[in-house]
Amino acid sequence: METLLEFTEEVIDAKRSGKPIVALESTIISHGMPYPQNVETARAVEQIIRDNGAVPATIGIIQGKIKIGLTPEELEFFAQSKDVAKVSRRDFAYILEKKKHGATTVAATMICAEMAGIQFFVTGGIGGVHREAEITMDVSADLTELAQTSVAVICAGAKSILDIAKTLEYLETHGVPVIGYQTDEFPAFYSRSSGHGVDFRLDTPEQVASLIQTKWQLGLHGGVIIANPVPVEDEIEESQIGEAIANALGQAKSMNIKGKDVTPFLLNKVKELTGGASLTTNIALVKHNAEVGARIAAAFKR
Ligand code: PSU
Ligand code: MN
Repeated sequence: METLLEFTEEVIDAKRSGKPIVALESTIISHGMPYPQNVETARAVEQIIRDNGAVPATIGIIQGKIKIGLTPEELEFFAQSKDVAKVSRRDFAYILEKKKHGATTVAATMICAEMAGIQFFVTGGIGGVHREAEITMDVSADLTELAQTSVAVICAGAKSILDIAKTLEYLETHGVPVIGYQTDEFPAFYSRSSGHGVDFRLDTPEQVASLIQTKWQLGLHGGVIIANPVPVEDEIEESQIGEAIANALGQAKSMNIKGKDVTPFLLNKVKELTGGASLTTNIALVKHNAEVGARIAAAFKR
């Protein structure tokens, strides 16, 4: 495995000196946000992680090599290139074998982070069980990865393009603890509330770090979700975004969008239908997650 991974100097140095490291995904850059906001956000998020006592490692695949940490030029490449595949667990072998470029989803980033010995990963929102999954069987591979790969994921919950109730049921079945960071309610990405509770509420980075340590010491492998609600001032309430989401879902259905294209399609439609407001909120919540995630990773090191 080691020969497949290429680390940046910054990450090698962090590993040598025992600094906390936080992984970041590249699908959010290449398929989750438009240019140039995608690369601006990616850069800003890396800096927030540094400012909060950790070292960022944005993960992606270039010419079949798994990059643990990206240079500024590589970040720009993921932000602009149309020749980057969205890579989840099932796509890995093909993309590596063919020496193609790949942006890693939550699932794929968790796989790479675990290989690289990184235990914390900050993103915006996780994939989940889609609405009408009882018909389409559309369940994100992010959930099965959380069930088996020992990386803690700091996110703003799951979007209401998904079926949040079913997503939480799935996580319960697979033994993934869902922690509310300073909240009793599972956040719905754009909104702070979803009408669903979390399993456990914790209020400090130290408390979260201790719970994660205990889980893994027990030999209970697998991920943990730390759900961190979008800041109040950046929130879009469900009543305001619900119509855009319903509209986007309707268009996806009538255009027969399937498989891995569903999530990027919906994100882009919601952005268009909200006149860009959803993108502003998306950027704000990722930045907030970076701050909280870096502080948790630092507490875990201590
Ligand atoms: N949610 C977002 N932005 C994103 C994604 C989800 O707000 O960019 C991406 C993540 O990479 C996530 C993936 O892992 O979409 C889930 O895709 P799917 O539903 O196809 O598993
Ligand atoms: Mn899917």
